[in-house]
Amino acid sequence: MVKPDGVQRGLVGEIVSRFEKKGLKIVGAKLMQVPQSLAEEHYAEHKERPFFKDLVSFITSSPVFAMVLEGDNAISVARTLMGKTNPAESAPGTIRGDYGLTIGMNIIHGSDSAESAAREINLWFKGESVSYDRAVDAWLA
Ligand code: DAT
Ligand code: MG
Repeated sequence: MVKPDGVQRGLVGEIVSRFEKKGLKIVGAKLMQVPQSLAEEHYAEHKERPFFKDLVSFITSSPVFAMVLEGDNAISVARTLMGKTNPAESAPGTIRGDYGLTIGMNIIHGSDSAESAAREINLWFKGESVSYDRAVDAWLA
């Protein structure tokens, strides 16, 4: 998910392009204003952290661009493309490393495990993702 800072800074196309060029398949995508309740549910694992309130207010401050991406090792591949959580420590060449400056506005969210991906897809895209074949898939795996 491209966070509000990424959308405001015009980085949606660049970020989608990086995932597409890597070979991941877009099976869901939408621009949306995140309701408070969805933001709190999404970040429930961080409920007790001191930054939780700021995180929820940031993610609801302006629209996000949410996606479902599919492919071999999609979760770890996407996390590698994203870079470390803190952009100050993310390697150049990664999305956060190239475009982020502070941990409070780190451009992008990505599921960190199969379990969190299943939970988040159900939360954000219940029944909305699209199943289809691409001719190029035979050249990717
Ligand atoms: P990630 O987004 O890489 O999965 P996370 O799940 O640990 O990282 O944290 C969720 C978001 O919370 C993260 O993208 C930015 C914010 N965050 C994490 N640690 C923080 C901290 N120490 N101070 C402020 N914001 C933080
Ligand atoms: Mg996380």
